[in-house]
Amino acid sequence: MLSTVDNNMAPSQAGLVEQMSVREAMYAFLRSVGVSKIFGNPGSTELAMFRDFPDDFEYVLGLHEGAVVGMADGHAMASGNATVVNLHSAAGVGNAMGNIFTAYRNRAPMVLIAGQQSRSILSLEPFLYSERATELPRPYVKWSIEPARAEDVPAAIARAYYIAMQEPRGPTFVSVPADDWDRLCEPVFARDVSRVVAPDPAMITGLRAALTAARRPVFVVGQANANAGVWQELIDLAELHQAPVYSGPHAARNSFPEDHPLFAGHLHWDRAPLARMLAGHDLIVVLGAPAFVYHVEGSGPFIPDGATLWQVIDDPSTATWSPVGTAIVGNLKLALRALLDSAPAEPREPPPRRQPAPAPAPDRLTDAYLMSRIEALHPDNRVIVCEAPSSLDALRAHLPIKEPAGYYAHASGHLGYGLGSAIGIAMAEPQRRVIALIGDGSSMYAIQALWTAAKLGIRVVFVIVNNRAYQALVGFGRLLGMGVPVGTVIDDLDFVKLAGGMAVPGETVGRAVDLDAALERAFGAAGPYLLDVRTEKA
Ligand SMILES: Cc1ncc(C[n+]2csc(CCOP(=O)(O)OP(=O)(O)O)c2C)c(N)n1
Repeated sequence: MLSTVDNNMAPSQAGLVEQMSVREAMYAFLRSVGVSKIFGNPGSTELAMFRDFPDDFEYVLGLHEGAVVGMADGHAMASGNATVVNLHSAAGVGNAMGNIFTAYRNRAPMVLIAGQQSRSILSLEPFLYSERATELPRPYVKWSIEPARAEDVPAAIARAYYIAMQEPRGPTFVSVPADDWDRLCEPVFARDVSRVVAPDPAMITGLRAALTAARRPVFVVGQANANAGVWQELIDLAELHQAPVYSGPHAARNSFPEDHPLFAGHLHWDRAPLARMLAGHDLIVVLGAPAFVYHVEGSGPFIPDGATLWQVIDDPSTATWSPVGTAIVGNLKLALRALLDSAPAEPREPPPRRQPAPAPAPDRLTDAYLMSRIEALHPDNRVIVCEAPSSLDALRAHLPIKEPAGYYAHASGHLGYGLGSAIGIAMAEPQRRVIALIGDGSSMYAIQALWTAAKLGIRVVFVIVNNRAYQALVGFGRLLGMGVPVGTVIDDLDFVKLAGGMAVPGETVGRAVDLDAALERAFGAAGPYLLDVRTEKA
Protein backbone atom coordinates (compact mmCIF):
# COMPACT_ATOMS: atom_id res chain seq x y z
CA MET A 1 0.00 0.00 0.00
CA LEU A 2 1.21 3.51 -0.70
CA SER A 3 1.62 5.90 2.13
CA THR A 4 2.46 9.55 2.55
CA VAL A 5 6.18 10.06 2.10
CA ASP A 6 8.64 12.69 3.09
CA ASN A 7 9.05 14.69 -0.05
CA ASN A 8 12.77 15.02 0.54
CA MET A 9 13.21 11.26 0.60
CA ALA A 10 14.66 9.98 -2.68
CA PRO A 11 12.40 7.44 -4.38
CA SER A 12 15.14 4.80 -4.03
CA GLN A 13 15.15 5.27 -0.24
CA ALA A 14 11.44 4.58 -0.24
CA GLY A 15 12.12 1.39 -2.16
CA LEU A 16 10.01 2.56 -5.09
CA VAL A 17 12.60 3.34 -7.72
CA GLU A 18 10.27 4.48 -10.51
CA GLN A 19 7.96 6.53 -8.35
CA MET A 20 7.80 10.18 -7.42
CA SER A 21 5.33 12.35 -5.54
CA VAL A 22 2.11 13.33 -7.25
CA ARG A 23 3.31 16.92 -7.09
CA GLU A 24 6.65 16.15 -8.73
CA ALA A 25 4.93 14.10 -11.42
CA MET A 26 2.60 17.00 -12.20
CA TYR A 27 5.43 19.53 -12.54
CA ALA A 28 7.46 17.11 -14.67
CA PHE A 29 4.50 16.63 -17.00
CA LEU A 30 3.74 20.36 -17.24
CA ARG A 31 7.39 21.05 -17.96
CA SER A 32 7.33 18.53 -20.79
CA VAL A 33 4.39 20.29 -22.48
CA GLY A 34 5.90 23.76 -22.16
CA VAL A 35 3.84 25.05 -19.23
CA SER A 36 5.84 27.04 -16.71
CA LYS A 37 3.29 29.43 -15.21
CA ILE A 38 0.50 28.72 -12.75
CA PHE A 39 -2.14 31.43 -12.53
CA GLY A 40 -3.98 31.27 -9.27
CA ASN A 41 -5.44 32.34 -6.00
CA PRO A 42 -4.54 29.80 -3.33
CA GLY A 43 -6.20 28.34 -0.26
CA SER A 44 -5.35 25.85 2.47
CA THR A 45 -6.63 22.91 0.43
CA GLU A 46 -4.04 23.55 -2.28
CA LEU A 47 -0.97 24.65 -0.35
CA ALA A 48 0.66 21.21 -0.53
CA MET A 49 0.65 21.58 -4.31
CA PHE A 50 3.21 24.36 -3.88
CA ARG A 51 5.60 22.75 -1.40
CA ASP A 52 9.15 23.11 -2.79
CA PHE A 53 7.74 25.17 -5.67
CA PRO A 54 10.14 24.54 -8.59
CA ASP A 55 12.47 27.40 -9.55
CA ASP A 56 11.61 27.11 -13.23
CA PHE A 57 7.90 27.78 -12.57
CA GLU A 58 6.20 31.12 -11.90
CA TYR A 59 3.12 31.57 -9.75
CA VAL A 60 1.02 34.45 -11.13
CA LEU A 61 -1.12 35.65 -8.26
CA GLY A 62 -4.43 37.37 -8.95
CA LEU A 63 -6.47 38.86 -6.13
CA HIS A 64 -9.78 37.50 -7.35
CA GLU A 65 -10.46 34.29 -9.24
CA GLY A 66 -12.27 36.14 -12.04
CA ALA A 67 -9.13 38.15 -12.71
CA VAL A 68 -7.04 34.97 -12.50
CA VAL A 69 -9.06 33.09 -15.12
CA GLY A 70 -9.19 36.19 -17.35
CA MET A 71 -5.37 36.40 -17.25
CA ALA A 72 -5.07 32.68 -17.94
CA ASP A 73 -7.48 32.99 -20.88
CA GLY A 74 -5.51 35.82 -22.46
CA HIS A 75 -2.22 33.99 -21.95
CA ALA A 76 -3.57 30.75 -23.42
CA MET A 77 -5.01 32.46 -26.49
CA ALA A 78 -1.93 34.57 -27.18
CA SER A 79 0.63 31.81 -26.49
CA GLY A 80 -1.31 28.99 -28.14
CA ASN A 81 -0.63 26.70 -25.19
CA ALA A 82 -2.96 25.72 -22.37
CA THR A 83 -2.56 27.57 -19.10
CA VAL A 84 -2.78 25.96 -15.69
CA VAL A 85 -4.95 27.62 -13.07
CA ASN A 86 -5.04 27.00 -9.33
CA LEU A 87 -8.41 27.64 -7.71
CA HIS A 88 -9.50 27.25 -4.10
CA SER A 89 -12.11 24.50 -3.64
CA ALA A 90 -15.82 25.41 -4.01
CA ALA A 91 -15.69 29.15 -3.26
CA GLY A 92 -12.76 29.84 -5.57
CA VAL A 93 -14.36 27.93 -8.41
CA GLY A 94 -17.57 29.87 -7.79
CA ASN A 95 -15.77 33.21 -8.04
CA ALA A 96 -14.09 32.05 -11.24
CA MET A 97 -17.25 30.79 -12.88
CA GLY A 98 -18.09 33.85 -15.03
CA ASN A 99 -14.70 33.74 -16.70
CA ILE A 100 -14.75 29.93 -16.94
CA PHE A 101 -17.93 30.43 -18.98
CA THR A 102 -16.05 32.96 -21.11
CA ALA A 103 -13.04 30.65 -21.55
CA TYR A 104 -15.44 27.93 -22.69
CA ARG A 105 -17.05 30.23 -25.26
CA ASN A 106 -13.66 31.70 -26.27
CA ARG A 107 -12.26 28.20 -26.79
CA ALA A 108 -9.37 29.07 -24.48
CA PRO A 109 -7.37 25.97 -23.51
CA MET A 110 -6.96 25.85 -19.76
CA VAL A 111 -6.49 23.22 -17.05
CA LEU A 112 -8.26 24.31 -13.88
CA ILE A 113 -6.89 22.54 -10.80
CA ALA A 114 -9.08 23.08 -7.77
CA GLY A 115 -8.36 22.11 -4.20
CA GLN A 116 -10.47 19.62 -2.29
CA GLN A 117 -10.41 18.57 1.34
CA SER A 118 -8.26 15.58 2.31
CA ARG A 119 -9.67 12.22 1.26
CA SER A 120 -9.34 10.84 4.80
CA ILE A 121 -11.94 13.27 6.19
CA LEU A 122 -14.32 13.67 3.24
CA SER A 123 -16.95 11.51 4.97
CA LEU A 124 -17.06 14.06 7.81
CA GLU A 125 -18.17 16.89 5.49
CA PRO A 126 -15.23 19.05 6.61
CA PHE A 127 -14.75 22.79 6.37
CA LEU A 128 -14.10 23.81 2.69
CA TYR A 129 -15.37 20.44 1.40
CA SER A 130 -16.58 20.76 -2.19
CA GLU A 131 -19.37 18.22 -2.07
CA ARG A 132 -19.99 17.79 -5.78
CA ALA A 133 -16.74 19.27 -7.00
CA THR A 134 -16.82 17.92 -10.54
CA GLU A 135 -20.37 19.17 -11.15
CA LEU A 136 -19.70 22.72 -10.02
CA PRO A 137 -18.01 24.04 -13.20
CA ARG A 138 -20.22 22.05 -15.58
CA PRO A 139 -21.46 22.55 -18.26
CA TYR A 140 -18.73 25.10 -19.06
CA VAL A 141 -15.76 22.76 -18.95
CA LYS A 142 -15.00 20.12 -21.56
CA TRP A 143 -14.08 17.50 -18.97
CA SER A 144 -14.23 17.35 -15.21
CA ILE A 145 -12.77 14.78 -12.80
CA GLU A 146 -11.78 14.07 -9.23
CA PRO A 147 -9.49 11.07 -9.72
CA ALA A 148 -10.44 7.89 -7.87
CA ARG A 149 -6.95 7.53 -6.35
CA ALA A 150 -4.19 9.99 -5.50
CA GLU A 151 -1.79 8.19 -7.80
CA ASP A 152 -4.12 8.84 -10.75
CA VAL A 153 -3.87 12.64 -10.38
CA PRO A 154 -0.89 13.28 -12.73
CA ALA A 155 -2.43 11.16 -15.48
CA ALA A 156 -5.74 13.02 -15.00
CA ILE A 157 -3.92 16.36 -15.34
CA ALA A 158 -2.21 15.08 -18.49
CA ARG A 159 -5.55 14.00 -19.94
CA ALA A 160 -7.10 17.34 -18.96
CA TYR A 161 -4.29 19.05 -20.88
CA TYR A 162 -4.80 16.96 -24.03
CA ILE A 163 -8.56 17.52 -23.97
CA ALA A 164 -8.15 21.27 -23.42
CA MET A 165 -5.86 21.42 -26.47
CA GLN A 166 -8.14 19.45 -28.78
CA GLU A 167 -10.33 21.53 -31.10
CA PRO A 168 -12.62 23.06 -30.18
CA ARG A 169 -10.26 23.95 -27.33
CA GLY A 170 -11.47 24.97 -23.89
CA PRO A 171 -11.18 24.62 -20.13
CA THR A 172 -10.99 21.30 -18.27
CA PHE A 173 -11.23 20.73 -14.53
CA VAL A 174 -9.39 18.50 -12.04
CA SER A 175 -10.34 18.46 -8.37
CA VAL A 176 -7.43 17.29 -6.21
CA PRO A 177 -7.78 16.35 -2.51
CA ALA A 178 -5.24 18.05 -0.29
CA ASP A 179 -3.55 14.83 0.88
CA ASP A 180 -2.88 13.63 -2.69
CA TRP A 181 0.12 15.84 -3.43
CA ASP A 182 2.58 14.00 -1.19
CA ARG A 183 1.57 10.51 -2.28
CA LEU A 184 3.70 8.39 -4.57
CA CYS A 185 2.83 7.65 -8.16
CA GLU A 186 4.36 6.70 -11.46
CA PRO A 187 5.57 9.50 -13.73
CA VAL A 188 3.47 10.58 -16.69
CA PHE A 189 5.23 11.20 -19.97
CA ALA A 190 4.18 13.71 -22.63
CA ARG A 191 2.70 12.09 -25.70
CA ASP A 192 1.69 13.33 -29.12
CA VAL A 193 -2.09 13.45 -29.04
CA SER A 194 -3.90 14.72 -32.11
CA ARG A 195 -5.43 18.17 -31.64
CA VAL A 196 -7.44 18.56 -34.82
CA VAL A 197 -9.69 16.55 -37.08
CA ALA A 198 -9.56 16.84 -40.85
CA PRO A 199 -12.71 17.91 -42.72
CA ASP A 200 -14.47 15.34 -44.88
CA PRO A 201 -12.72 15.55 -48.31
CA ALA A 202 -15.96 14.79 -50.20
CA MET A 203 -17.71 17.72 -48.53
CA ILE A 204 -14.75 20.00 -49.23
CA THR A 205 -15.02 18.99 -52.89
CA GLY A 206 -18.68 20.01 -52.77
CA LEU A 207 -17.83 23.43 -51.31
CA ARG A 208 -15.07 23.93 -53.88
CA ALA A 209 -17.60 23.26 -56.64
CA ALA A 210 -20.07 25.69 -55.05
CA LEU A 211 -17.37 28.37 -54.89
CA THR A 212 -16.43 27.79 -58.52
CA ALA A 213 -20.04 28.03 -59.71
CA ALA A 214 -21.10 31.01 -57.56
CA ARG A 215 -21.70 34.35 -59.21
CA ARG A 216 -21.42 36.52 -56.08
CA PRO A 217 -19.98 34.60 -53.13
CA VAL A 218 -19.44 36.18 -49.72
CA PHE A 219 -17.39 35.00 -46.75
CA VAL A 220 -18.37 35.37 -43.11
CA VAL A 221 -15.46 34.77 -40.72
CA GLY A 222 -15.18 34.19 -36.99
CA GLN A 223 -12.90 33.40 -34.12
CA ALA A 224 -12.04 29.77 -34.99
CA ASN A 225 -9.88 31.20 -37.79
CA ALA A 226 -7.82 33.19 -35.33
CA ASN A 227 -7.55 30.15 -33.08
CA ALA A 228 -6.32 28.09 -36.05
CA GLY A 229 -3.94 30.81 -37.32
CA VAL A 230 -5.23 31.10 -40.90
CA TRP A 231 -4.71 34.83 -41.49
CA GLN A 232 -2.90 34.50 -44.82
CA GLU A 233 -5.07 31.62 -46.05
CA LEU A 234 -8.21 33.75 -45.60
CA ILE A 235 -6.69 36.68 -47.48
CA ASP A 236 -5.64 34.36 -50.31
CA LEU A 237 -9.07 32.75 -50.51
CA ALA A 238 -10.95 36.06 -50.50
CA GLU A 239 -8.66 37.50 -53.20
CA LEU A 240 -8.89 34.32 -55.26
CA HIS A 241 -12.67 34.58 -55.32
CA GLN A 242 -12.96 38.37 -55.23
CA ALA A 243 -15.52 37.93 -52.47
CA PRO A 244 -16.28 40.42 -49.70
CA VAL A 245 -15.52 39.28 -46.17
CA TYR A 246 -17.75 40.06 -43.20
CA SER A 247 -16.89 39.41 -39.60
CA GLY A 248 -19.66 37.34 -37.97
CA PRO A 249 -21.77 38.92 -35.21
CA HIS A 250 -20.06 39.02 -31.81
CA ALA A 251 -16.77 37.65 -33.19
CA ALA A 252 -14.44 37.59 -30.21
CA ARG A 253 -11.24 37.63 -32.28
CA ASN A 254 -10.14 39.10 -35.60
CA SER A 255 -9.29 36.91 -38.55
CA PHE A 256 -9.20 39.26 -41.56
CA PRO A 257 -7.45 42.63 -41.99
CA GLU A 258 -10.03 45.35 -41.54
CA ASP A 259 -8.15 47.71 -43.86
CA HIS A 260 -8.22 45.19 -46.73
CA PRO A 261 -10.27 46.30 -49.78
CA LEU A 262 -12.38 43.14 -49.48
CA PHE A 263 -13.30 43.68 -45.83
CA ALA A 264 -17.02 44.49 -45.76
CA GLY A 265 -17.64 45.11 -42.05
CA HIS A 266 -19.34 43.36 -39.15
CA LEU A 267 -22.63 41.54 -39.53
CA HIS A 268 -25.60 42.60 -37.44
CA TRP A 269 -26.73 40.48 -34.47
CA ASP A 270 -30.42 40.62 -35.42
CA ARG A 271 -31.81 38.19 -37.98
CA ALA A 272 -33.55 40.51 -40.47
CA PRO A 273 -30.81 43.17 -40.76
CA LEU A 274 -28.22 40.42 -40.98
CA ALA A 275 -30.05 38.78 -43.89
CA ARG A 276 -30.39 42.20 -45.56
CA MET A 277 -26.62 42.76 -45.35
CA LEU A 278 -26.06 39.52 -47.25
CA ALA A 279 -28.69 40.27 -49.92
CA GLY A 280 -27.51 39.86 -53.50
CA HIS A 281 -25.10 37.02 -52.73
CA ASP A 282 -25.89 33.57 -54.08
CA LEU A 283 -23.34 31.74 -51.90
CA ILE A 284 -22.60 32.45 -48.24
CA VAL A 285 -19.54 30.66 -46.88
CA VAL A 286 -19.25 30.87 -43.12
CA LEU A 287 -15.71 30.06 -42.02
CA GLY A 288 -14.82 29.42 -38.39
CA ALA A 289 -17.97 31.00 -37.01
CA PRO A 290 -21.45 30.00 -35.89
CA ALA A 291 -24.23 30.72 -38.39
CA PHE A 292 -25.13 33.04 -36.70
CA VAL A 293 -24.88 34.50 -33.17
CA TYR A 294 -28.07 36.50 -32.55
CA HIS A 295 -28.55 38.86 -29.63
CA VAL A 296 -32.30 39.36 -29.90
CA GLU A 297 -35.20 37.31 -31.16
CA GLY A 298 -35.96 37.89 -34.82
CA SER A 299 -38.09 36.64 -37.63
CA GLY A 300 -38.00 36.11 -41.38
CA PRO A 301 -35.54 34.15 -43.47
CA PHE A 302 -32.12 33.38 -41.99
CA ILE A 303 -30.39 34.10 -45.30
CA PRO A 304 -31.55 36.01 -48.39
CA ASP A 305 -33.81 34.30 -50.91
CA GLY A 306 -31.90 32.42 -53.55
CA ALA A 307 -28.72 32.08 -51.48
CA THR A 308 -27.20 28.84 -50.22
CA LEU A 309 -25.01 28.59 -47.14
CA TRP A 310 -21.97 26.47 -46.37
CA GLN A 311 -20.24 26.45 -43.03
CA VAL A 312 -16.81 25.16 -41.98
CA ILE A 313 -16.37 24.95 -38.23
CA ASP A 314 -14.10 23.09 -35.83
CA ASP A 315 -16.91 22.42 -33.37
CA PRO A 316 -19.26 19.50 -34.15
CA SER A 317 -21.90 20.86 -31.79
CA THR A 318 -22.03 24.30 -33.44
CA ALA A 319 -22.43 22.59 -36.81
CA THR A 320 -25.58 20.84 -35.63
CA TRP A 321 -27.63 23.87 -34.62
CA SER A 322 -27.20 26.05 -37.71
CA PRO A 323 -30.76 26.40 -39.02
CA VAL A 324 -29.83 26.36 -42.72
CA GLY A 325 -27.07 25.15 -45.01
CA THR A 326 -24.42 22.48 -45.21
CA ALA A 327 -21.92 22.18 -42.38
CA ILE A 328 -18.41 20.75 -42.61
CA VAL A 329 -16.68 19.94 -39.33
CA GLY A 330 -12.91 20.14 -39.08
CA ASN A 331 -9.79 22.19 -38.65
CA LEU A 332 -9.84 25.52 -40.46
CA LYS A 333 -6.24 25.38 -41.64
CA LEU A 334 -6.74 22.05 -43.34
CA ALA A 335 -10.06 23.20 -44.80
CA LEU A 336 -8.76 26.50 -46.13
CA ARG A 337 -5.70 24.95 -47.69
CA ALA A 338 -7.98 22.54 -49.53
CA LEU A 339 -10.34 25.34 -50.57
CA LEU A 340 -7.48 27.37 -52.00
CA ASP A 341 -7.34 24.75 -54.71
CA SER A 342 -10.43 26.27 -56.37
CA ALA A 343 -11.13 29.07 -58.84
CA PRO A 344 -14.15 30.97 -60.11
CA ALA A 345 -15.64 29.59 -63.34
CA GLU A 346 -15.78 33.16 -64.72
CA PRO A 347 -13.57 36.07 -63.62
CA ARG A 348 -15.40 38.20 -61.02
CA GLU A 349 -15.49 41.95 -60.70
CA PRO A 350 -14.11 43.16 -57.37
CA PRO A 351 -16.95 44.14 -55.02
CA PRO A 352 -17.39 47.85 -54.23
CA ARG A 353 -15.24 49.15 -51.36
CA ARG A 354 -16.84 50.25 -48.10
CA GLN A 355 -17.01 53.94 -47.41
CA PRO A 356 -14.71 55.03 -44.58
CA ALA A 357 -16.48 56.52 -41.55
CA PRO A 358 -16.34 60.32 -41.35
CA ALA A 359 -13.66 61.61 -38.99
CA PRO A 360 -15.05 62.41 -35.53
CA ALA A 361 -15.19 66.03 -34.37
CA PRO A 362 -11.79 66.89 -32.79
CA ASP A 363 -13.25 69.17 -30.12
CA ARG A 364 -15.47 66.61 -28.42
CA LEU A 365 -14.19 63.80 -26.20
CA THR A 366 -16.38 61.08 -27.70
CA ASP A 367 -15.48 57.42 -27.78
CA ALA A 368 -15.14 57.78 -31.57
CA TYR A 369 -12.54 60.53 -31.12
CA LEU A 370 -10.70 58.42 -28.55
CA MET A 371 -10.50 55.48 -30.97
CA SER A 372 -9.34 57.70 -33.82
CA ARG A 373 -6.49 59.13 -31.71
CA ILE A 374 -5.30 55.66 -30.64
CA GLU A 375 -5.26 54.73 -34.33
CA ALA A 376 -3.31 57.88 -35.18
CA LEU A 377 -0.77 57.61 -32.37
CA HIS A 378 -0.25 53.85 -32.22
CA PRO A 379 -1.19 52.36 -35.58
CA ASP A 380 0.99 49.21 -35.56
CA ASN A 381 2.13 46.24 -33.51
CA ARG A 382 -0.68 46.62 -31.03
CA VAL A 383 -3.23 44.28 -29.53
CA ILE A 384 -6.64 45.72 -28.76
CA VAL A 385 -8.63 44.13 -25.95
CA CYS A 386 -12.14 45.51 -25.91
CA GLU A 387 -14.77 45.28 -23.23
CA ALA A 388 -16.57 48.58 -23.69
CA PRO A 389 -19.93 47.42 -25.00
CA SER A 390 -21.48 50.68 -26.20
CA SER A 391 -18.21 51.77 -27.86
CA LEU A 392 -17.95 48.81 -30.23
CA ASP A 393 -19.31 50.76 -33.19
CA ALA A 394 -16.82 53.55 -32.54
CA LEU A 395 -14.02 51.00 -32.35
CA ARG A 396 -15.01 49.39 -35.61
CA ALA A 397 -15.34 52.72 -37.39
CA HIS A 398 -12.08 54.32 -36.23
CA LEU A 399 -9.69 51.69 -34.94
CA PRO A 400 -9.33 49.03 -37.64
CA ILE A 401 -7.74 45.76 -36.58
CA LYS A 402 -5.05 45.17 -39.17
CA GLU A 403 -2.77 42.49 -37.78
CA PRO A 404 -3.21 38.82 -36.89
CA ALA A 405 -4.19 38.19 -33.27
CA GLY A 406 -4.78 41.92 -32.97
CA TYR A 407 -8.12 41.81 -31.18
CA TYR A 408 -9.52 39.98 -28.17
CA ALA A 409 -12.97 40.17 -26.63
CA HIS A 410 -15.27 37.78 -24.78
CA ALA A 411 -17.41 35.43 -26.86
CA SER A 412 -19.67 34.99 -23.85
CA GLY A 413 -21.09 38.45 -23.16
CA HIS A 414 -19.69 38.16 -19.63
CA LEU A 415 -18.09 41.31 -18.26
CA GLY A 416 -14.93 40.97 -16.18
CA TYR A 417 -12.78 39.27 -18.82
CA GLY A 418 -10.98 42.16 -20.49
CA LEU A 419 -8.84 43.63 -17.73
CA GLY A 420 -7.32 40.30 -16.76
CA SER A 421 -6.99 38.93 -20.27
CA ALA A 422 -5.01 42.00 -21.38
CA ILE A 423 -2.40 41.15 -18.73
CA GLY A 424 -2.20 37.51 -19.83
CA ILE A 425 -1.83 38.55 -23.48
CA ALA A 426 0.93 41.04 -22.63
CA MET A 427 2.77 38.34 -20.65
CA ALA A 428 2.66 36.06 -23.69
CA GLU A 429 3.51 38.78 -26.22
CA PRO A 430 5.73 41.34 -24.46
CA GLN A 431 6.98 42.74 -27.77
CA ARG A 432 3.50 44.05 -28.67
CA ARG A 433 1.66 46.97 -27.10
CA VAL A 434 -1.53 45.75 -25.44
CA ILE A 435 -4.22 48.43 -25.22
CA ALA A 436 -7.22 47.44 -23.11
CA LEU A 437 -10.33 49.49 -23.83
CA ILE A 438 -12.56 48.78 -20.88
CA GLY A 439 -15.88 50.37 -19.96
CA ASP A 440 -16.17 51.98 -16.55
CA GLY A 441 -18.79 49.40 -15.66
CA SER A 442 -16.87 46.44 -17.07
CA SER A 443 -13.64 47.35 -15.32
CA MET A 444 -15.24 47.00 -11.90
CA TYR A 445 -15.88 43.28 -12.42
CA ALA A 446 -12.14 42.55 -12.40
CA ILE A 447 -10.42 45.69 -11.13
CA GLN A 448 -8.17 43.56 -8.89
CA ALA A 449 -6.24 42.51 -12.00
CA LEU A 450 -4.45 45.89 -11.89
CA TRP A 451 -2.57 44.75 -8.80
CA THR A 452 -1.02 41.84 -10.73
CA ALA A 453 -0.07 44.13 -13.62
CA ALA A 454 1.74 46.45 -11.19
CA LYS A 455 3.44 43.67 -9.23
CA LEU A 456 4.84 42.08 -12.39
CA GLY A 457 5.44 45.35 -14.24
CA ILE A 458 3.31 44.21 -17.17
CA ARG A 459 3.20 46.75 -20.01
CA VAL A 460 -0.50 47.30 -20.67
CA VAL A 461 -2.29 50.58 -21.34
CA PHE A 462 -5.65 50.41 -19.62
CA VAL A 463 -8.04 52.92 -21.16
CA ILE A 464 -11.22 53.26 -19.13
CA VAL A 465 -13.92 54.46 -21.52
CA ASN A 466 -15.73 56.26 -18.75
CA ASN A 467 -19.23 57.36 -19.71
CA ARG A 468 -20.46 57.07 -16.11
CA ALA A 469 -23.15 54.56 -17.07
CA TYR A 470 -23.98 51.06 -18.16
CA GLN A 471 -24.53 52.79 -21.51
CA ALA A 472 -25.12 49.61 -23.53
CA LEU A 473 -28.10 48.87 -21.30
CA VAL A 474 -29.36 52.43 -21.72
CA GLY A 475 -29.19 51.87 -25.49
CA PHE A 476 -30.91 48.52 -25.19
CA GLY A 477 -33.60 50.14 -23.09
CA ARG A 478 -34.18 52.57 -25.95
CA LEU A 479 -34.65 49.64 -28.34
CA LEU A 480 -37.28 48.26 -25.98
CA GLY A 481 -39.04 51.63 -25.88
CA MET A 482 -37.97 52.34 -22.28
CA GLY A 483 -36.53 55.48 -20.74
CA VAL A 484 -33.23 55.17 -18.85
CA PRO A 485 -33.57 51.79 -17.09
CA VAL A 486 -33.02 51.57 -13.34
CA GLY A 487 -29.58 50.44 -12.22
CA THR A 488 -27.64 51.91 -15.11
CA VAL A 489 -26.03 55.06 -13.65
CA ILE A 490 -22.59 54.43 -12.12
CA ASP A 491 -21.00 57.84 -11.59
CA ASP A 492 -18.55 58.85 -8.84
CA LEU A 493 -15.98 56.17 -9.60
CA ASP A 494 -12.40 57.50 -9.49
CA PHE A 495 -10.27 55.13 -11.53
CA VAL A 496 -7.01 56.98 -11.03
CA LYS A 497 -7.40 56.57 -7.27
CA LEU A 498 -8.41 52.92 -7.66
CA ALA A 499 -5.38 52.26 -9.87
CA GLY A 500 -3.09 54.25 -7.57
CA GLY A 501 -4.25 52.11 -4.67
CA MET A 502 -2.83 49.14 -6.55
CA ALA A 503 0.39 50.93 -7.59
CA VAL A 504 -0.66 51.50 -11.21
CA PRO A 505 0.05 55.10 -12.31
CA GLY A 506 -2.54 56.93 -14.35
CA GLU A 507 -4.35 60.13 -15.12
CA THR A 508 -7.81 61.44 -15.87
CA VAL A 509 -8.54 62.93 -19.28
CA GLY A 510 -11.51 65.25 -19.29
CA ARG A 511 -10.98 67.31 -22.46
CA ALA A 512 -10.35 66.34 -26.07
CA VAL A 513 -7.43 68.76 -26.23
CA ASP A 514 -5.55 66.83 -23.51
CA LEU A 515 -6.01 63.39 -25.05
CA ASP A 516 -2.98 63.12 -27.34
CA ALA A 517 -0.43 64.02 -24.68
CA ALA A 518 -2.01 61.60 -22.21
CA LEU A 519 -1.99 58.80 -24.79
CA GLU A 520 1.66 59.50 -25.58
CA ARG A 521 2.54 59.24 -21.88
CA ALA A 522 0.60 56.00 -21.61
CA PHE A 523 2.20 54.46 -24.69
CA GLY A 524 5.63 55.49 -23.46
CA ALA A 525 5.23 53.95 -20.01
CA ALA A 526 7.55 51.07 -19.13
CA GLY A 527 4.88 49.32 -17.07
CA PRO A 528 1.10 49.43 -16.68
CA TYR A 529 -0.60 52.80 -17.10
CA LEU A 530 -4.25 53.75 -16.76
CA LEU A 531 -6.15 56.52 -18.49
CA ASP A 532 -9.57 57.40 -17.11
CA VAL A 533 -11.09 59.01 -20.20
CA ARG A 534 -14.31 60.84 -19.35
CA THR A 535 -16.15 60.45 -22.64
CA GLU A 536 -19.28 62.30 -23.66
CA LYS A 537 -22.42 60.23 -23.51
CA ALA A 538 -23.92 59.28 -26.87
C1 LIG B 1 -21.14 39.77 -15.45
C2 LIG B 1 -22.11 40.62 -16.20
N1 LIG B 1 -23.03 41.32 -15.52
C3 LIG B 1 -23.91 42.12 -16.17
C4 LIG B 1 -23.89 42.18 -17.54
C5 LIG B 1 -24.92 43.04 -18.28
N2 LIG B 1 -24.32 44.15 -18.99
C6 LIG B 1 -24.15 44.16 -20.33
S1 LIG B 1 -23.51 45.55 -20.91
C7 LIG B 1 -23.43 46.23 -19.38
C8 LIG B 1 -22.92 47.61 -19.18
C9 LIG B 1 -21.43 47.73 -19.28
O1 LIG B 1 -21.05 49.02 -18.89
P1 LIG B 1 -19.68 49.65 -19.30
O2 LIG B 1 -18.59 48.68 -19.15
O3 LIG B 1 -19.53 50.94 -18.59
O4 LIG B 1 -19.81 49.92 -20.86
P2 LIG B 1 -20.88 50.79 -21.64
O5 LIG B 1 -22.10 49.95 -21.76
O6 LIG B 1 -21.11 52.03 -20.86
O7 LIG B 1 -20.24 51.00 -22.95
C10 LIG B 1 -23.92 45.35 -18.42
C11 LIG B 1 -23.99 45.64 -16.97
C12 LIG B 1 -22.94 41.40 -18.22
N3 LIG B 1 -22.86 41.39 -19.53
N4 LIG B 1 -22.05 40.65 -17.54
